[in-house]
Amino acid sequence: MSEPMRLINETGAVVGDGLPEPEVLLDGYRALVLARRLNAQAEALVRQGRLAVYPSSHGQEACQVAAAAVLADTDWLFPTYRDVAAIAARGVDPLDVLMMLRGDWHCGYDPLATRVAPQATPLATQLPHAVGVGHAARLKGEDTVVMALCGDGATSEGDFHEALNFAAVFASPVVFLVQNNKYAISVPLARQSAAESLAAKGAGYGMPAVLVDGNDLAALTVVLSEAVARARRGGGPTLVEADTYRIRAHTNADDPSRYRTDDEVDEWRPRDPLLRLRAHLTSTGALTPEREAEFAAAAEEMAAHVRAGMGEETALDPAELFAHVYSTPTPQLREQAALLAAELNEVRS
Ligand SMILES: Cc1ncc(C[n+]2csc(CCOP(=O)(O)OP(=O)(O)O)c2C)c(N)n1
Repeated sequence: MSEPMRLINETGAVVGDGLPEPEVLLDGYRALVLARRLNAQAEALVRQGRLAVYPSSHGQEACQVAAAAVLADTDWLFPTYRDVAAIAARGVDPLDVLMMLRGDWHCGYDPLATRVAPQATPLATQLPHAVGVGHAARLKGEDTVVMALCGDGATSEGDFHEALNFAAVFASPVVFLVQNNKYAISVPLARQSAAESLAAKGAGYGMPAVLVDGNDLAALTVVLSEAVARARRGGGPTLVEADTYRIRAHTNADDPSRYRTDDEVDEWRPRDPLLRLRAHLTSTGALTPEREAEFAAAAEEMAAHVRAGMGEETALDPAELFAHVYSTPTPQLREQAALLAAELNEVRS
């Protein structure tokens, strides 16, 4: 596989044809600013003990923003634990998105209303579900497209391969976006796959596959839009590998100095998705200091909203632990629920 598809390079220069319209890029830049601010805010909330855990997408914001931006309201997004910013970019209140990572609920938003599946923590398990939703939509004659996100590590899971195979055979309207951020916790890409690229795995299943610069919002927008359009017109799935990098630790519970050097991280810093789009939009005059200030103010407003919500204690009902496990609870679950209720009554009395 050749070099990743790229339209804007690290200096902000245009290096390819078919750049999205300036307005699209400006909207994209605004979304990047919000996504970066959300990452920073969530990281701070973890340090303050307000959020239990946060897998940051700092450095991967272009993937997050583009994945949401190319979808229609009727489409579906299937995210992982790392895709908080993508869900927020789709329009879900970040406070609702963070509810799971705060440990308050399994999922803080309504998947049916938002058309965003719950964030999947068991790797790749969301992919067969995503294909199922896409397949069902086709059977019903709907033109729904499903965007399914996963990481490089998840491409070694059986679920990844089963999902791709089914989607290709039945021409399911699914776009698989692999954010290749080079690590699965401490496992580097070289220990994950011997394939020439992760995109190359698409060929084995008979679907188009594209390797794209995952820090170039313009390139991602073009590649993902084309994949979504193909899926919508019945052309089947596409595998998109986004070449990016996890700048932060896997989560706050991880110490990356145990398995990678600072020099390696420093090599990726100048490739930052915000820096290059800002450089490009500034050089064309599309991004003025006024617009930049406007975007920064919107990001601060969002961050203040998240801080205020996270500062409030939530009243949780422990009995809800047993809800939504099975439509008809098993005898064991009923027994456990009764035990918990009795213990809580004792504590309260
Ligand atoms: C089925 C399964 N096995 C193992 C884990 C433990 N685990 C959590 S995150 C992770 C690494 C995933 O790496 P990758 O898919 O590249 O995504 P990233 O975290 O880099 O976004 C692992 C092994 C898990 N969540 N699910």
